[in-house]
Amino acid sequence: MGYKLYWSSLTAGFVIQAALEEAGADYDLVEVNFENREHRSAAYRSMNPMGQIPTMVLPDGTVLTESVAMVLHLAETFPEAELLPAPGSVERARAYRWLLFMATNPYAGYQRYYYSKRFTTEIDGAEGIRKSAIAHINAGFDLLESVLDKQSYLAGSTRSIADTYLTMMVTWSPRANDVLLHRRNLTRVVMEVCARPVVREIWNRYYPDGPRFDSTASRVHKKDS
Ligand SMILES: N[C@@H](CCC(=O)N[C@@H](CS)C(=O)NCC(=O)O)C(=O)O
Repeated sequence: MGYKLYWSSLTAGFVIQAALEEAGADYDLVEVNFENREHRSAAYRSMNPMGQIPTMVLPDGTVLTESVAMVLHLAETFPEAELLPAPGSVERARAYRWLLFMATNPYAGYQRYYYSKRFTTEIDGAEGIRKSAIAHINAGFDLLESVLDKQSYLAGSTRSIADTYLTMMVTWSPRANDVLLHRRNLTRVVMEVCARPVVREIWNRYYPDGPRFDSTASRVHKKDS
């Protein structure tokens, strides 16, 4: 028996499936019907108490929640796939840093943006939550942009699964194209990730409504350089 990934379009199932594919792992997909709120059902919550996607079941039946935990576990289990730089290296430490930064900042910001009512007890509080969430997410992108001014990838000189996680964070923005238009380093990394065969192969499953950004940002940044 291999891995089992509970996924839905527009969720972090994307980076986990990309990692499973890069690792050449044996896995099955189980689609969770988001519109029917299947992720909130008692059956799904018995695996993932937060009622969130993704969930990954390991070959021995152990259930993992938390996308970063899944990524780190796959990186350790399939070292030859080089999802992360070498264990103990400075580059790996940087990849850990930015993976956790993204999970606790932009990702948490998207929770506040897309589920704003959960984060306020005020009847008209949701709009303010959404505005501050977008500002927080964009501040996170600004920080990552400045990091990528000094190094090619989030880990340093080596591309890693952290760059795929970053790409996914950008795709969730209600203005993904603008995120890139304002940030040339993010554009460079995101476009490189999007060109990877593994990512191209799974893209339509997670983004059935088509691309989240066009090539405008790449063109603009090329013209400016
Ligand atoms: N910390 C979790 C967050 C998971 C999460 O927020 N998933 C979103 C989809 S990307 C979700 O299921 N949202 C539905 C909800 O919160 O009701 C992780 O990294 O896996």
